[in-house]
Amino acid sequence: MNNTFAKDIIKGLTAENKHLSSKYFYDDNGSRIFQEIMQMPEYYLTDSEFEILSLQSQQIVDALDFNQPFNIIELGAGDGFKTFKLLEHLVNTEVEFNYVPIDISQEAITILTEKLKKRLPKLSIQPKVGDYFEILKEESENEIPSLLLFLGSNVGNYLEDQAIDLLKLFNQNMNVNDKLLIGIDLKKNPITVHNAYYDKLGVTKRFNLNLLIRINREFDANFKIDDFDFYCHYNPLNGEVKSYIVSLKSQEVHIQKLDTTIAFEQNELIWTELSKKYALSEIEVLAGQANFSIKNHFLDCKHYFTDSLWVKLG
Ligand code: AVI
Repeated sequence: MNNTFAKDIIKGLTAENKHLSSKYFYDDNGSRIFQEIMQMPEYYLTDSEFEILSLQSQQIVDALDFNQPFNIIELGAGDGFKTFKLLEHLVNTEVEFNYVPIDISQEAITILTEKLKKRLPKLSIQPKVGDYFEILKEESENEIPSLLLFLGSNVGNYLEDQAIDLLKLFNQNMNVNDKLLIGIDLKKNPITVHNAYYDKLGVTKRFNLNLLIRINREFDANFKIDDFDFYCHYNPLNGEVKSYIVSLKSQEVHIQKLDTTIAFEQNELIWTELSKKYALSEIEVLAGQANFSIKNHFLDCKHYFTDSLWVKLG
């Protein structure tokens, strides 16, 4: 049994305001549903970042200002779809670098490595499976300059304080003048943001409810999926999309392996995810709090998304 997950389920579902972390969305099925989300026309984040990395790779390389071979370390590489464009450009222009994708999923890393070896045979690649920080620490012990990639607006899934702590940890495991390219979804017309999460076909709803299916499977629970729904809300003032699972009736759910019964009132919520959007001015503050300065913001043509290049300060 996954112990941290077990503890988080008990803590989250017995709290006054029920909650479960979105980090548990990503079992094999959840990862597949996330791939579907990234292909939805409403989910503009993927297309925007793909556009930036397709059209502005050379500008990004120029801004790195590394006058020697360097490492590109990608945190949470996943299927590497967006990063491919940047890697392809570097290989084609004969820039000397080594690509170090890191992911906690062995399966994701194996698939990514095989795909890249086929499509970019000249790429030097050193995949790593495991904890970001242990691997980052090892990498920072050598003298080679590094570009860290933290793409996809993953930072938006952290509460602001947690995001600052995470960025500080990145910072502590980098050398002065190393760079971080961080993908962040920007505040924009609230209807555009709302539609990206409230999609008409209900893919995001399936993504959320899959968490209950996962708990049924892993902990012998008896959530009846049809008795739950999905709700999300965007607050354009603070940039927070908050997603919830809604209990459609008063009901009890038994989680056998945790020896626990959870009571739900009708319309009671389980908060599952935060997807925070930032203004460029807020990104400046975030970077400063984690001891980075911002070198460039690379924006897509609609100004929906930024890949921002941060430099570790001395
Ligand atoms: C991974 N993360 C940045 C996505 C997001 O936009 O918060 C996950 C997601 N949740 C619903 N749709 C996509």
